[in-house]
Amino acid sequence: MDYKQAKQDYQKWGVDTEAALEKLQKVPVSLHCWQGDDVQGFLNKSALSGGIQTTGNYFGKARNFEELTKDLELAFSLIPGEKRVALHAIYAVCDEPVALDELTVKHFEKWLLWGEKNNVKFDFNPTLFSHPMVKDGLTLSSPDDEVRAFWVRHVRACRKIASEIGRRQNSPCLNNIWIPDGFKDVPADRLSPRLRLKDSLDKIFTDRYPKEYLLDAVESKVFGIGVESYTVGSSEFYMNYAAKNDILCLLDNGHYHPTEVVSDKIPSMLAFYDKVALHVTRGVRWDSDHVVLLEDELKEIAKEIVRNDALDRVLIGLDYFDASVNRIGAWVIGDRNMYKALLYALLQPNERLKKWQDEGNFSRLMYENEMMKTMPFGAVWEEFLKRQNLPSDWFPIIEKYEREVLSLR
Ligand code: RNT
Ligand code: ZN
Repeated sequence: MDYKQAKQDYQKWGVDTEAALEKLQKVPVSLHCWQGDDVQGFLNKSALSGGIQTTGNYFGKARNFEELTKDLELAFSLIPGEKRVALHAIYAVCDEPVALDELTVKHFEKWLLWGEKNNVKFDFNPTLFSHPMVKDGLTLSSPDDEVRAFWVRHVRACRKIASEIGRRQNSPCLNNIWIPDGFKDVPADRLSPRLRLKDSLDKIFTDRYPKEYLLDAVESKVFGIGVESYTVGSSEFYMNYAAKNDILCLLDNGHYHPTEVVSDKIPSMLAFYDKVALHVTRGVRWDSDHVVLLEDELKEIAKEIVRNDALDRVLIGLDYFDASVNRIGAWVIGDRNMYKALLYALLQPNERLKKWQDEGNFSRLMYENEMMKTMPFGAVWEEFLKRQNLPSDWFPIIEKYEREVLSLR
């Protein structure tokens, strides 16, 4: 079907495809740099730890800044929308080894120059894992004063870096704190680690930065591998902390019990917070961080963002790491799927559907919701790609890069 016909079909339901395409091209999705090298980074020599895991050994992973940015450039040449990259502190580019608590923005200068050249903005994450100062699986909640102090210094350094990045790029940099702290088995004391985490965060947030430069977020989690019984930074903990301290909560859709959905949490957060941040991932049976596919829950997440007119209030970032497939392909597939889901949401007759709900006409609501599922969405997506100068059939480009570049690594 051609776009003209699709446009007419959608018009019959009162959906303006042109308005949808216009909105979509401006949406930023923060692409996580860590899919490019299995969360290795350039600073740490330690293996990935903290209850997160990559599995697979696909050839050609990026080994340094040059390779990672080259791979990102290829990914971005196939991805629509406004470009952002989420960095982790361990992706600092340094000539000499630098301790995590001594990082400054100059260690990210290469990234910033690359971003200016490629029209990419950045978000940031302190790295509190894969490091010898993680003691007994604990960082900011450790009973060891030195351990806590080290990680407080690290996160303070990261906030400073992120605010500097935000200032330079003229767009707030999201600094998201996730820590792996927790216990494999039943703890004797669930409160003290949380009080220590609270105290560490209070210390971290004594430094003040303008919100035009820096947005702070905390990311909760229910459990990790080897951290099954207790997680210090639980959902309740961070939601209360964020609300009381005027910072953001980041919702990672792999971080809840399997029957809980982030799509339903988004509107609850929007009722209380100006902004909410997301890590979009795909958990298969656990928080496995599979590549994001165009599944029902992804569409529901997108619907909650779009129909609540919150495209500028929900900061969308991706967070998955699959080492068993071509890593650049993984970036492009997941990122395109996020945009597809948003387009799908933009093509729903949202006002009309709300009206059926308010009128108690749930038969009509069900009927129209189902009708929407077989509308010519694909034709509108193809039109979007055309207008963004992006190929529809893009995998051969990855295969060529695989032959010419990745196979030589
Ligand atoms: C871990 C969290 C966290 C990490 C990244 C690498 O479960 O989702 O966001 O994936 O910081
Ligand atoms: Zn996450």
